[in-house]
Amino acid sequence: MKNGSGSVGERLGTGGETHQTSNGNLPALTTQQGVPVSDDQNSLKVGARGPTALEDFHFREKIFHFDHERIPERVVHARGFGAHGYFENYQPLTDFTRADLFQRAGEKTPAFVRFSTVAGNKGSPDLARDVRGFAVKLYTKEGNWDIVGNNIPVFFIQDAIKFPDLIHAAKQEPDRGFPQAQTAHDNFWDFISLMPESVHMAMWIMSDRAIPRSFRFMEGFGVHTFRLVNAKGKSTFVKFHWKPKLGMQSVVWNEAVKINGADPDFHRRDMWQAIHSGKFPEWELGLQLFDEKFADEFQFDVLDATKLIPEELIPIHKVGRLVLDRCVDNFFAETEQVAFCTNNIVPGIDFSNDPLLQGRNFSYLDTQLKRLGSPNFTNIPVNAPKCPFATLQQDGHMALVNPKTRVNYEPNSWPGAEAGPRETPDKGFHSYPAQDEGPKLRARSESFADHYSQARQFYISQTPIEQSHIAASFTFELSKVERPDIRLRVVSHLMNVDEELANNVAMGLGLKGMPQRAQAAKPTASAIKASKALSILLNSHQTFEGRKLGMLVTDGVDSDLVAALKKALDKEGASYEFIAPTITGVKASDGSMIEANQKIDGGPSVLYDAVAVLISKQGADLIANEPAARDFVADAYAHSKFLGYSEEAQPFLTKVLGADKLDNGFIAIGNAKDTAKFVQECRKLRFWERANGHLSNVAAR
Ligand code: HDE
Repeated sequence: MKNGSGSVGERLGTGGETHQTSNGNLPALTTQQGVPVSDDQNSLKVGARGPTALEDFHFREKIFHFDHERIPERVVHARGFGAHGYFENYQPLTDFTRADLFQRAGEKTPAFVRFSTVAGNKGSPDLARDVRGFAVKLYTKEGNWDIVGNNIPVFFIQDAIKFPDLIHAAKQEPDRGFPQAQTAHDNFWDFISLMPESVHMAMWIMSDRAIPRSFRFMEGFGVHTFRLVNAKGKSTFVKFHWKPKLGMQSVVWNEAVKINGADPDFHRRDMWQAIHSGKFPEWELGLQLFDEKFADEFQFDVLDATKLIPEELIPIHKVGRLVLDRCVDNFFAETEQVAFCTNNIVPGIDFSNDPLLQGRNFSYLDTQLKRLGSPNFTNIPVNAPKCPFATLQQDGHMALVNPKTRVNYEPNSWPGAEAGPRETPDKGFHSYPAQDEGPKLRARSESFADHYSQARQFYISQTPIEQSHIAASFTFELSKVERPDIRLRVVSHLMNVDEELANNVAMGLGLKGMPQRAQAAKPTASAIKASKALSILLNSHQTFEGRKLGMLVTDGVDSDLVAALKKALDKEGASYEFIAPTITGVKASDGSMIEANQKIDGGPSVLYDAVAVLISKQGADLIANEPAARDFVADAYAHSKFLGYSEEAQPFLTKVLGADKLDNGFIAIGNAKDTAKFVQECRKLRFWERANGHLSNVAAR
C-alpha cells in the first residue's frame, strides 16, 4: 500500500490487528532510546492469552510518557490559539524610544501571538462571553518584548492583590464545578457588585466586545500606561493599541450560544483557515503618547487600569503593522508552552507604577515555573530570544542551553573566549529613574475613586442597537443569578451609570421597584462626552473582505448564479461554503457537480456572516420540512443577516418566516448583476434596521 511519501507494507496479525511496516522508505519506529520497534500493536505476554510481562520496556515507556502528556493548564487564559508572524515598523521613533525594533523604517521583527479566553478551561467553547487575551511576543534584536494585552482597554480591578478573588469568583463555583466559561452565576456578580471599581469593565464584557466574530476582527490593548524612553533618557507615557485591518465585528448572543454547539472551535478554525488560505490577519500598532503634564491634568489617574484615555483626547499614532502569516507546527510546543511575561521588556520601554502592572510583573514569571516545570522555560524555542544571549545561569530541570566553558561567574580573570559575558552599560537596560517616595502604607489613591463616569461614557458612546445588547446581556446574566439581592445590587450600580439602562435591566428582570442607588465614592460626571471610538458599529469598515458567505444549494441550483456569486465574493476578498442536503454535494443546472462543504445540519447559518439560499424548485420541496433548513433561514433572519435568494427560494422563505418578513435585508438574486449588489449590501455586515424595528416595537409596548 502507498501511504504519503513512503511505502508501507500492511498485514493482518493473528488476532486480526493491522500491522503497518516500513518497507525502507519510511523511518523505523523506535523507542525514545532509539531501539527499533518490531510490533507496536501487542504488548509482551507470557503466551498469547497470558499476563503482560513487566520487562516490556517499550510498553512501559510508551504508557509512562502518555501518563505525563499534560502540563497544568493556565490558571486563566487556558484556552488559546497562537500563530507566528512579524511586526513591521513604519517610521523611526527615535524621538520617543530607543527600543531597537522602532529605530528603522521597514524593519521586520518576528512575532508570536496567542489569543485566548479568560475564564473557561482548555476545552471550553470559543464563543463564551468573555474578555479575549491578545498576547504578543516580539523577538527584537535586544531581547524579547511581551505586550500581554486584552481585547478590552480596561480591567476589573485596580490592585493586583484582588486578582485571585476576581478569578475565583468568575470561574466554576468550587463546590459544584460549574458553570464552565460563564460569568452568568451568583459568585461572579456577587463579587462584581461589591467592587464598584469593576463597573466600567462590566459594561464592556456585557457589550458585543465580549463575543467577537473572530480574533481577526477585534482590537487589542496593552491596558496599562507604560513608558517609552529615548536614547537621551527622556520618558513619554504610552498606551498600546492594536487596530484590526478589516475592522471590528461581533456576533449576537443568541448566535454565540448556537455557534458554541455547532463549532466550539469557531475562533481557532477561523484563524487557521485565514492563514492557510493566505489571507493573513493584520493589525496596526497604535500609540497614545502623553507627558506628565497631561497625566497630572487628566480627569482620571493614568495609573488606574479601570480607566482609558479617549482617542478624542489623545489621538492614536499608527506606527507599524502586525501580520500573522504562519500557523504553528505543533500546538503543544508553541501555543501551549509559550510563556508570556509582562516583565519581558527591552531597552527603550519601561513600566509605570500602575499597581496592577506591578503585580503582574511578579505573577507571570512565577506562573511559568508551575506550568512549564523548570526555570529553563526560555530554552523552549518559542520562548527563546532570536538575538544573541548569554547568561551565567545554569542547570535545573531540562537545561538545554548549557555553557561549554569553565567559567560560570563574573567578575573573573580568565582570558579570551573563556572569560564569558560582561555588563554593557551603554547598550544595557536602564530603568527610567522615576522619583518615587512616600510612607509605606496599604492604601488606594483617592484619584482612583471615580468608578462610574467612564462606565457612563462607554454606554452613551454606543449606538441604540449596541445599548440594547448591553441591557439584554445584563438581564440574561442576572437572570441566571439565583439570589435576588445580588441582582438588585447590580442594578443599583447601573443606576449610577445610566437611568435608562438600569430601568431596562430592571424591566427585563421583572423587578417590582428600583433599589436604592449604590453609594458612590465620587458622583458620576454627567458632563462626560461620548467617544465614538468606543462603539463597534460606528467604526465599521464597510467591507465584506475576510468574511464568509454560506450558500444553501440543492440539485438543480442555477450554475450561472453560483458562478457569478463566487466571482463577486472573490473580488471582494470574501470566502464561501456550500451547504447541501448531503455532503457529496449537488448537481447544478448545467449538469456540473458542486461539492458541499457542509451537510445542512452541520452548517447552520450562525457559522456565516451572510447567507444565500439558491435552491431550485424541486430542492425547495425537498427541504421545506427539514428543521435544519428552516433554522438556517430563521436564524439568519433573527440575527439580522443579509440573505440573498433565488426566485425559486422565495416560497420557501415565505413559508418559514411569513410573507411580511422579507425586508430590505433580503436581496433577490436573479442575474449576475444582482450578485454584485448583494455582496455590496453585505458590506454593512448586518441589517440592523431589522433589529431596530424590534427595538421600537419593544419600546412601544
Ligand atoms: Fe493576566 N495572567 N493577570 N492579565 N493574562 C495570566 O499568566 C495576572 C491581566 C493576560 O496567552 C497568567 O502565563 C494577574 C490584565 C493574558 O499565555 C497569570 C493580573 C491583562 C494572558 C496572570 C492579571 C491580562 C494572561 C496565567 C492582575 C490585560 C494569557 C497564565 C494584576 C492587560 C497569556 C500565564 C497567554 C495570563 C496573572 C491581569 C492579560 C496567572 C496577577 C489586566 C493575555 O500569570
